[in-house]
Amino acid sequence: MTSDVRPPTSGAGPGAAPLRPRSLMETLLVAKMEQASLGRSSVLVRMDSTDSTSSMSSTLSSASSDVCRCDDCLLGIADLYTFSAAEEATRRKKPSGWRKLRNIVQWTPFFQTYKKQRYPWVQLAGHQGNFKAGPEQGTILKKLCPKEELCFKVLMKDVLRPYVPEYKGSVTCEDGDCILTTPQDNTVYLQLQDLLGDFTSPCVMDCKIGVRTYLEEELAKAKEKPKLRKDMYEKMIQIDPEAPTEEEHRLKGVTKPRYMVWRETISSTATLGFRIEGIRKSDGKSSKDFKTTKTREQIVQAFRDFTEGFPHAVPKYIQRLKAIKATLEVSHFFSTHEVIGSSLLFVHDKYNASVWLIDFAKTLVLPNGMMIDHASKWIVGNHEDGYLIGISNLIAIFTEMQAKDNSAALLPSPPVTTVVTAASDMSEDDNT
Ligand code: I3P
Repeated sequence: MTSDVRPPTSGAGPGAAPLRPRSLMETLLVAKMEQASLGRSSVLVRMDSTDSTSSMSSTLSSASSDVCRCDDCLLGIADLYTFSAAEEATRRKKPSGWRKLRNIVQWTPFFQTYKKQRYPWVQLAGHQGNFKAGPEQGTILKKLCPKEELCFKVLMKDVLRPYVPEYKGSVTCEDGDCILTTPQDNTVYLQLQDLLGDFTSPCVMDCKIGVRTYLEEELAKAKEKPKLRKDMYEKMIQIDPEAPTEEEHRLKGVTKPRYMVWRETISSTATLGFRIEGIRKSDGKSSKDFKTTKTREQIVQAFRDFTEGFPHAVPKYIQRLKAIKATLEVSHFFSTHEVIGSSLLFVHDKYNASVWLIDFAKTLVLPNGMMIDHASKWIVGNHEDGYLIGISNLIAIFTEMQAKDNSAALLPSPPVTTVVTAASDMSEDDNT
């Protein structure tokens, strides 16, 4: 990585190459060599990493020694961890060529696919492979999208700043710090605050906000030059073989806006102004199986599953959502941007719970000084996105859940014989 800004250490004598910041990998290697020359083996602590799909991040162990956070160390395929004396002895006997071979194998398409599937950040939403561990503790790297970078730059000066991940600039990285590096892999990333950094075994939920998930410009492009997407047709028939029209079946393709509108209507996006994209529980199990989670009851059920065993989470979420809503209402950034495909990331653990706004790749400044209220009905050309409809419904649903929990806690325990009747009364209430 070339993002590390620590000054180079000694060794640059006269005639040496010009000084440049030492990369993380170089720093680790130098440390390893220095320790080896002192007769000690290098201690690199492997860290557990989680991810959110959407976006945010790795859970850090409170490591005091050097920590390598590259994908491969996180995956456990780099040999830079602490070894027992016996392991160390066996390891040293390995033929020198084995590492080369391993690198070749790891860079085959098969292994890359395998690696993607096992990627410990288990993205809950968004495009696969966009994230990696950051060079500094408490940060993650997200592939740079210029529109998103622009948003972060403005957001860092807006009242919304406390509710978005801290933006720490962009960095250039060589992929595969711990293994083969090819110069073509140089990619620019946004360095962002790791939102999960302060949590222990967190539960994470990504909710995409707004009644619309495609940009007006995507719609205009599709109208001008319709492009059929076979992949979207396939995704559509996987859920509902009856969904495509006869024509779409014949062409085996659908346009992107057509697919996106369909996705909005089979989920809660069109009706509630948000949908669940993915949930990861504290045991590390994650699910993205929410494409048809549509009704209020289904949402409540999913939120109950998500917060089960963490009674402090719901009130904290309500408080934070209310603060977010109040801040959105006075934010200059918010009134001047069409916010599409952006998510709220819900994170809680045993002690804490919080929510952040994330993903701004499809958040665009409105044309000609236009302003929107984010709650009016969308008609083509007015750029309304329904963001506040989503937030208001989230607050209402969590508040209802809390009210039910509170009244259930206040109810005297019914005698055993009346439990069934009481329970059925309750469920009737639930359905109203
Ligand atoms: C994807 C989802 C993404 C969208 C992506 C869709 O559908 O709607 O938000 O990316 O479009 O395929 P699904 O969730 O059903 O898999 P953008 O928001 O970035 O447009 P894409 O395939 O063109 O990236």
